[in-house]
Amino acid sequence: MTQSLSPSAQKVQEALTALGFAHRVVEHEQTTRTSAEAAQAIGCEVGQIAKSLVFRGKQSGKAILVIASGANRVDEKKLRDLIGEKIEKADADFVRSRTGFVIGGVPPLGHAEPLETLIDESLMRFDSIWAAAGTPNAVFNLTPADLAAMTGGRVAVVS
Ligand code: 5CA
Repeated sequence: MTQSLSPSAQKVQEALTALGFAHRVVEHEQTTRTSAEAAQAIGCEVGQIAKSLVFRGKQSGKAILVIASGANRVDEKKLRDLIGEKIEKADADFVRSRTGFVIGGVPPLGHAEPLETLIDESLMRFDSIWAAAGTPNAVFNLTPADLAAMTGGRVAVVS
């Protein structure tokens, strides 16, 4: 049975398939725009939501993707030390142009351009986590090891 996904969710499904992953994107009736809403729709802990946050290097202007546990607040000072320059939170236009997705649906892979990626080490203790999949209703289930493999991200203490 084929399930039809909205175009942005389909883009994430195709990125997964192209990398050889069998993960399936799921679209919910309820919103999954924030970590709390995603956890509610899925029925998991908010800590199991892998939120994809985009920052901008203040000097370089480069985009940095931080995949954090939905339960954590990212510490910008720690990010600065990890990245090697001051960073700031990206605005909505920057997020859309660099990732190809809108805030609330930014996935960990399938972006418009490759992004330097950090993964919150506190995601690693879960057997199962969920990430956004292109729209504020779409998610997919994965393991922390899958997340590291599909993004090439560096696991670090970010909060
Ligand atoms: N779909 C959910 C669960 S995976 C999701 O994408 N959550 S999220 O946390 O990764 O995405 C929402 C995040 O976007 C917020 O945590 C916040 O950091 C960021 N955000 C929200 N509004 C803005 C804004 N106006 N400008 C920049 N970033 C924003």
